[in-house]
Amino acid sequence: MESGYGLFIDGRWSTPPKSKRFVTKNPATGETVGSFVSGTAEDAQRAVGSAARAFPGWRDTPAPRRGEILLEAARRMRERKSDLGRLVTCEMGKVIGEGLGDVQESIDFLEYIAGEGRRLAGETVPSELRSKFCLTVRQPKGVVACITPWNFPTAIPNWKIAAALVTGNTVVFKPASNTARCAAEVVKVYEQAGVPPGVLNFVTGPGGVVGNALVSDPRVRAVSFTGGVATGREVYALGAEGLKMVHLELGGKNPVLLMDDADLPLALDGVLFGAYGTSGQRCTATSRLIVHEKVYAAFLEMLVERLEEFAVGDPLDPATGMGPVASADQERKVLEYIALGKKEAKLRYGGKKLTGGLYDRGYFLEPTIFETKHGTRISKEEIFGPVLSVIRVGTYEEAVRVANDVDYGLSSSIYTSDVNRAFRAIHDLEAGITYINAPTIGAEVQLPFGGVKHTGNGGREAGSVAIEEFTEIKTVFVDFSSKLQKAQIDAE
Ligand code: UN1
Repeated sequence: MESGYGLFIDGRWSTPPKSKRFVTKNPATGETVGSFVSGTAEDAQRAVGSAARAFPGWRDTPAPRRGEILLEAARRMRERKSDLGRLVTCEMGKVIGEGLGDVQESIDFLEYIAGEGRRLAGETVPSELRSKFCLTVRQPKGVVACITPWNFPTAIPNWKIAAALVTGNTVVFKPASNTARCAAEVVKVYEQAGVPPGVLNFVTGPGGVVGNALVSDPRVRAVSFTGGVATGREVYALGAEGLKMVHLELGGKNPVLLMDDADLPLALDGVLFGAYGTSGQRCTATSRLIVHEKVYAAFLEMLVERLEEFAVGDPLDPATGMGPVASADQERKVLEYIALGKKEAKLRYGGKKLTGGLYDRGYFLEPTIFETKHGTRISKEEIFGPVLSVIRVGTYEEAVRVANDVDYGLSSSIYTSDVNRAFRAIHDLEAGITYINAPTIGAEVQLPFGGVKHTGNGGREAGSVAIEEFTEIKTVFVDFSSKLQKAQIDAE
């Protein structure tokens, strides 16, 4: 299914002369999926120029019309759901149900945010003076850069691009290199839906080259980045030099608190899905299971029993529980953490790279469980793989202390049948998202998504607040008194 892609600038797909290329590979089979331009800083700057030229026309396009184009993109995405879902699975490795889910999340968000074309509400408030009218309007920021990861290769680009476009910005999109074909196909959907030339531009290539050129370009007014903490820091620092708004969605070390009054079979399904869905490669993945000592032994036994029959294999087969991890780099990093875990904790299940048959062609790891004390590196650092740290606690209060004692705060969950304790946890857990009796993954797009501490820098995407990231608020005073009125001085 290999195919070659160019850059998309000024509404045209083109390959710059003498450009270098790179390929993406199916992490389950090693087959080549697509070939792409390894863009340069000049390519990034050309794309910014295109977005800057297109901005006045797009800004002045009525917002409901912008929304209509996004609805058309949603319709086209729905028409292509099965082939795009399959592409997600073939390029990134998540199982087919999740590949389709990734595309569904794109459709959901496009449909949701298209409605902002008819809202984009400001406020009107009273004035302290007579014959004076006070209001706010939302205006686009200008050219924005959207830099996205490989783990949700269609959904996360859509969260950013669609919110940026409906609010009247023009975009340069730089995707993660190892899911560049999914990204290119997303761009084609927007192109075919009628996004005018220059409004959405697409540049593939190394983050250190293309990403840096975008973030440091003075014409780029805002940057929306999802990825790792180390890169996030660099992007933030670089953006700070140009005093631009930088939105960061970074890591997680998401806990499930399993209390002694929990419905254990329900929690079992939730922990398995949260920890091993997407091979643990979600920012929201369950990477810590904090268990009350009264149910610790019984629950671990249930977990191990289920993992024994858990099918790791071909992600296109609907019976597969877990596919490969996304790349050789990912595999190496997870295996390093597993080696570390063997030193500092007790390996309870898994821990190996799978070999033989189809496993030899891809990056397949066993779902892994460590029993560990709180405080080990595997219990505190983001691994981004199918590795669950299980931590025993004596009380709810201890569980909360452990849950909160990490650098991150994206998602969290508690399984309990005590309604008071559930509400207590909503109050106590330091996280952007808390689930009650449900896994840490599976956020819905009509609600804000993001986290506290090192998970980000205070913003949220998706939901009703998605437009905040991409708009400036203008405060307007209309004085219809026909005389000079002085605020703070003339009020009666
Ligand atoms: C991510 O891993 O960065 O809540 C996004 C979820 C998905 C989105 C995850 N809807 O698990």
